[in-house]
Amino acid sequence: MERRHFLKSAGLGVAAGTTLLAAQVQARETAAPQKNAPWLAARTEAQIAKLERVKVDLVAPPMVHKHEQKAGPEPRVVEFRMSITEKEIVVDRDGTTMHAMMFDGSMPGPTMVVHEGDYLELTLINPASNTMPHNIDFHASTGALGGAKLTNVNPGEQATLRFKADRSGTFVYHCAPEGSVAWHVVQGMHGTVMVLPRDGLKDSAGNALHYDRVYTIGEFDLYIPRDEKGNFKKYGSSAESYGDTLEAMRGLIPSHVVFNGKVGALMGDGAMKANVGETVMFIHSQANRDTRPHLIGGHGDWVWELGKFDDPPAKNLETWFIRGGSAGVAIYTFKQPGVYAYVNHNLIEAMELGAAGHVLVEGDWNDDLMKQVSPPGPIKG
Ligand SMILES: [Cu+2]
Repeated sequence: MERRHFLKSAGLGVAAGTTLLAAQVQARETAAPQKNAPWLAARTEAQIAKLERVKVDLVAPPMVHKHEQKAGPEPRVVEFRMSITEKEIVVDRDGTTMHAMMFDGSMPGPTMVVHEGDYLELTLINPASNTMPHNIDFHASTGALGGAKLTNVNPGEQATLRFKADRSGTFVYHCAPEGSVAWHVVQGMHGTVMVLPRDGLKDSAGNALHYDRVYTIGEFDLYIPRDEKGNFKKYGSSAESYGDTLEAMRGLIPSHVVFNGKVGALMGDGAMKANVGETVMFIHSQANRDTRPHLIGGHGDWVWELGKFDDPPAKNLETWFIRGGSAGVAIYTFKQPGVYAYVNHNLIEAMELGAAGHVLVEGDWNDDLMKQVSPPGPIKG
């Protein structure tokens, strides 16, 4: 029963004022949570055509393309181009291979940053040298399976999709071709869109937050099939690997859990870097499976676990939870130098399956925060 009718039949809605109040209550209960901001106003095609257009060159993760943290009130049309790559890659230190599918040649695909109210316009290219149709489902968008229905591109085709970023936050995007969505996702096809509030990020008290660096981490659970002896199998093509991979996927136990496409991708030359005193944003996405990022020796000063900037961020977290099919954000100001491990704190997945990376932080050690009062030595007395 509708609330208004319920109130009336309960004898509470007799006065016109009370009925109006009930209607307002109902309106509040059913309205979408977006703001009534001028940049979110509905626009005609002619009005959209008059907006400023910006072309952005994407960069491979963990880096994120240059962007402003705040934007003026006038929305823009932000143009991106991504080409899909089908390619055999090595996924661990033993040389195990997989026929990956990737947005713009990286796992995860590049992170796209816009501001709330902007129009994101992506041209998706499927080169003729590829063998499969692909598309893109943007969790940040509204309609047509997140755009997947409007971006189905066969090899040799391209399509352009525009959507309005009508709410802020971090959102996963992924390939979603009919009949093989899960396979394309676990073979490498996911990434993140970050829609920043136009007036920038805020802490839970409403104070402005700024970051000096941003890294994007895409976590993937991989399902590489094994032979009778337990060794990983190698295949001549994606199509050849499909049947066995599907069988491995149905067992739900990943052979690898990796950040950015490969065990150790974010270590050594690939390690993330920062200086003491710098505030670093970590965007963490997982399109298929839950995960729990943790920075060993540090914290999440401000964490949007759900990745949605209209929510106040949690503070001082030790570990945060990213549900499969979403992207979350943590920012942390480094206070000590050293090598920090950034891990999935299911430590089996981190240490045995690969979900670990490093942040190398330079600067001066602070004895006040931590001091080795006496080094390990023989037990005394
Ligand atoms: Cu695909």
